[in-house]
Amino acid sequence: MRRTAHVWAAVTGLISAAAVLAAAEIIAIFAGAATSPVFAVGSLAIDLAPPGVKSFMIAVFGTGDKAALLVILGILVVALAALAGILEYRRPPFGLVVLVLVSGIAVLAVTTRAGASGLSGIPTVVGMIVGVLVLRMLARRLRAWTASAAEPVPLGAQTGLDRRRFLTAAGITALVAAFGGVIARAMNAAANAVSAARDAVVLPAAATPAPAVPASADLGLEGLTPYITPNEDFYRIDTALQVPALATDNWKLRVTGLVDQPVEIGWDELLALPLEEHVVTLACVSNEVGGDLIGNAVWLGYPIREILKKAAPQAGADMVLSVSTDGFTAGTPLEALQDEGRVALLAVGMNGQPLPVEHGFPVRMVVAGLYGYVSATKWVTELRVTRFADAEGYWTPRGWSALGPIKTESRIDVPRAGATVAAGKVAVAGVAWAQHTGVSKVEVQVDGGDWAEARLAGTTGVDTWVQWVYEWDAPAGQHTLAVRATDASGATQTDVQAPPAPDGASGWDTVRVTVS
Ligand SMILES: Nc1nc2c(c(=O)[nH]1)N[C@H]1C(S)=C(S)[C@@H](COP(=O)(O)O)O[C@H]1N2
Ligand SMILES: [Mo]
Repeated sequence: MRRTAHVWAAVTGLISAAAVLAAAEIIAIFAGAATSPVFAVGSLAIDLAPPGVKSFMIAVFGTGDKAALLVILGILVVALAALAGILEYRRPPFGLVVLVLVSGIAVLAVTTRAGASGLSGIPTVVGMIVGVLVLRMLARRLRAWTASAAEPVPLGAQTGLDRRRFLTAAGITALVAAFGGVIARAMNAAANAVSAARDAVVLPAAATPAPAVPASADLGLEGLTPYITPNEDFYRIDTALQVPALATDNWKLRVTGLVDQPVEIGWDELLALPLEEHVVTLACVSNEVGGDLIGNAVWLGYPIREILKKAAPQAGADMVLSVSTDGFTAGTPLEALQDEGRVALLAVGMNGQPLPVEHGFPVRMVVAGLYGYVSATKWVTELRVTRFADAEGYWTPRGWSALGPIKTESRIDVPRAGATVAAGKVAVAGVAWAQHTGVSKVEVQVDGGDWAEARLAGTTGVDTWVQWVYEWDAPAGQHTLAVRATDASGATQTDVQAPPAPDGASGWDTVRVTVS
């Protein structure tokens, strides 16, 4: 009955191949859907196929040539997997060698795709390791079974401990690989579809452009945070394990709740409205004093105030609960969103591009002067007009304040904490912010002495941070530098230290440096 054993050996190869793909797909959910090996291998085959093969495929299969290619590749992979299973059963470790070689081709395929990096291969490498472990384990159990049965057994005959152990292991790995792989593949396909939808977006020009960023906004000092934060460097905070995949054609925003006129607006309608551009510094309530959960961008969007006007909120309403597709909610004072003098956008663009998927594509909120957790809902699809007495944003029952105005703060970027600098003129510099009010003054203190005023760089307005620099005549020794900001209303940043919870950290940013 060697035949039966060989059939099972081929099956162990197929299960191992499924495990490779499933593990790679699952890791690709986190590493980025584009790192999944399935289509990368197909694309590599298309790129490498000689022209004759390509035209043959098109002649035979027409527009189905790509599907046909995937089927052919699939058959090839199944055959190689079965071969690996049989080899590992009869001549270990040659089955593992085949598995590693085939997976190695897949690694090559993902890492050589356009826009790929060496790290793109990680999901497939993890998949390969999982596959090797699965194949080795199953082949061992199969050998144990066939060895213990004096006569290797036909399918469905004779029970025995070794047989049961093999079948259980094979069954469980097959199920886990199938379920995990299918679900992960579907998630990665959705993510790929969204990045394609984002690539297809052409944003309209702003009817009201942002003021040009003055050259004076960037002091151009080494180590100082740039005035505008590039999208790829922008901090990211959300509760989404996987970034929501929300396409533009099925995006719509509903304004519901305590309104006279419920409103519904689609993507095309939103883009057709006169959009405005504003430079706003977004900040996270979890930012520690001196921390970097803050960033400044040019946002393109439509004023939420105008959408609320159409909906006509009813008397008694005092909160807008914005709802994301991922279940996140933020409670924003209705007043702040209706205020003619406050920037509050339904944003579609960030620094001249469609919102990056992880920053809320296709639409998010941006409200000047309020921490993100009470205002900056990403992937937003509903504005529910309600009352603070009746509703709570996501973080409020989790110990954070219902209201989250941003606290005036300042940060020292250079010199870095613990740095050693040469005695003489030292530029002490950083950023300070008091969104919606503006920063009027930044002061630096050395070793607890008198406060000296720093020079402020330019800005586009009160909603952004401002760079500052203080020319320090640094004497040799150990020194402690502190910074504080004063807002345009004359209020100076408190020295009272508070942790981020429940409503934002406070205190002075302090760095110790050595002057030699
Ligand atoms: N859907 C959704 N939107 C969200 C969040 C979230 O968890 N889910 N986090 C909020 C918080 S706490 C902050 S600070 C900002 C961060 O926006 P960013 O990731 O674009 O910097 O998004 C806000 N919007
Ligand atoms: Mo946040």
